[in-house]
Amino acid sequence: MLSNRYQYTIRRLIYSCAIVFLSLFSNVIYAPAMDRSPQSESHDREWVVIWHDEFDGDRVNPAKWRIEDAALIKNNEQQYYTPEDVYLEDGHLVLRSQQRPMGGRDYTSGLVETKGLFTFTYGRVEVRARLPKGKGIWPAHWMMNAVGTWPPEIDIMEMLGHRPTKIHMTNHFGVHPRNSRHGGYYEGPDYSADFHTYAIEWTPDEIKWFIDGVERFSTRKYVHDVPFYIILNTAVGGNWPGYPDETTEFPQYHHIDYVRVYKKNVPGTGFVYLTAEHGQVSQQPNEHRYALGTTIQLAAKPDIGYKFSHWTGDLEGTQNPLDLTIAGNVRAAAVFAEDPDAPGLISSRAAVLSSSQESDQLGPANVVDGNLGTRWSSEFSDPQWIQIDLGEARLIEAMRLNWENAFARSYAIAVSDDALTWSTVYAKADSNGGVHNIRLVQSVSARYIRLTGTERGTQWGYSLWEFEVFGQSQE
Ligand SMILES: [Ca+2]
Ligand SMILES: [Ca+2]
Repeated sequence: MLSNRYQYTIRRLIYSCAIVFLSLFSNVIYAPAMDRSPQSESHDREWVVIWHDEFDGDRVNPAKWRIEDAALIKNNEQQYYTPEDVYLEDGHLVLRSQQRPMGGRDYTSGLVETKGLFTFTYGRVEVRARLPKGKGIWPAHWMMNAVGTWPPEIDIMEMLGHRPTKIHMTNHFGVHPRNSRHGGYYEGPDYSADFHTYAIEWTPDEIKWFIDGVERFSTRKYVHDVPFYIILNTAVGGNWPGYPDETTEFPQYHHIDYVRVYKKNVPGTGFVYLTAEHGQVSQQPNEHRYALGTTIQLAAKPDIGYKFSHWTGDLEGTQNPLDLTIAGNVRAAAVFAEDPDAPGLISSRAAVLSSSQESDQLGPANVVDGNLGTRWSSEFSDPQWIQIDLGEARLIEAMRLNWENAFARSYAIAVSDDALTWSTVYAKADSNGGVHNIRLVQSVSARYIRLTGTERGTQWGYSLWEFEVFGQSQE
């Protein structure tokens, strides 16, 4: 699934407020409650399930999947993704593609993803599915970077409906627009005729692709080390598959029997798979695997407005940070609770200035309007700044930055009482964008807060959805 920057802009518009709390920390992994069944028939001892959906029941589980409802702008695709074309039937997730107008498009189809609900780094993903076919039909099982930038992307399976015997497997890497890809394909039976399994095994050194349990492609180039989420969809039309014609039969059905994600069971080691909601758990490296007897420290860090409550799953108690000696595999969650003593938002609708703005629509006031669909974007050069005026001195305790895809690699935040003399209260040199919760070590009294970006993360400018300041009134 080729993508581009604009896709994310559009998609971000439609995400709910939940994204403020859910996503985008480079180390954090989010998931619904712990789940311990089933083992894959063929990997009983080697792999341990950390997440799965068998698609039993009568509706798509909203704790596991987000269902798209949008006319995504990418690849010149022609479908409107609607929840009406996503449903469960006979133990399968069904993604239906129809020829009918909706939202300015001539076709409707289905897309589900685990964004904001489940991400992981390294492991095995296995999808059992029967694919749709026909000219212009483009089924895919793929994964995107939970941090929000593109690339990276891993395409577990892509098939072009006019050639249902050919499965494509691709790794996308690099920095847009100098991104690249390494991929392969396999010619087999008609994959629309019956169910087959499509899988990857992703380790720090290599990504391997499997069809029906047989390795069909692998790469050691640019193996990603960040958390990914899973996407299942059928696109209709587009630059790569071409467009439906008189030979294309509608409706088409993409049946998915299950999705299972595993961590490898390696003798002498244990993996630590942690989830968190309203916070994050620091754990390095991303491999999350340690020799038995190793002691690691887990630190649970709540989002602003929350406090750590307790560990659950294979861990227990309220100790934080927690020293953990590895005695086997650990699947656990950090539970956070709302903090009634948390500082309040004091920057809503404040006056905002910036060094530049990309266009009339992308002005600095967009960072304090509480709307995750509006953003500030600077001109495409370094340095740039954006400055919030609270109107009077306030006691500042924390801030939250919500970066668009065009993030700052390096930036600093300074405060002032007169917008002339500044003192730096926070600096970051290696940011990957996303949402940053910043708690000041010591609260500071100031009227003005200025963020200065000194190195951009992309060739675009600096772009923030929201820049929130938390604290107390100066009584
Ligand atoms: Ca099933
Ligand atoms: Ca905004």
